[in-house]
Amino acid sequence: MKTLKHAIALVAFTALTTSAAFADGHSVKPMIEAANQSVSNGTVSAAKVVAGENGWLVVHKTDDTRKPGPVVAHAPLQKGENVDVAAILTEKIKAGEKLMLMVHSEKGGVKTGIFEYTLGVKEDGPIKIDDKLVMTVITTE
Ligand SMILES: [Cu+2]
Repeated sequence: MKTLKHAIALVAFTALTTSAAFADGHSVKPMIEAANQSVSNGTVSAAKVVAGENGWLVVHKTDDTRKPGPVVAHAPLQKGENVDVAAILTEKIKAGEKLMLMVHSEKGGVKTGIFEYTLGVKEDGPIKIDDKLVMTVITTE
């Protein structure tokens, strides 16, 4: 019985320290969470985006190759957690197409707060964590 109580206390302690580390802002790991969705309203949205700095949610066209194509939407991100981020599409996207939602930086450009990226340029380019893009691919419905 004593052992069981100890085990429970240990689990509770682990849960506590994990959430504390997440909340203190030092271990903010950029990520993006978005579901397959209809874009017939002219917007694409991400349920949650975590950014290490102020930047941009960028929506690329893509396909089964999962290579980022032309940009069709962007929206500002604040450093930290962003919930329900919506970006207005600059062109009509049909159902069944694939879109890549990616976290981009605000660095490298000459203007702050103005989105300067187009495919291939360095301004406001994508961030990389462990040499990987922070992105997710969705299919429109
Ligand atoms: Cu990108």
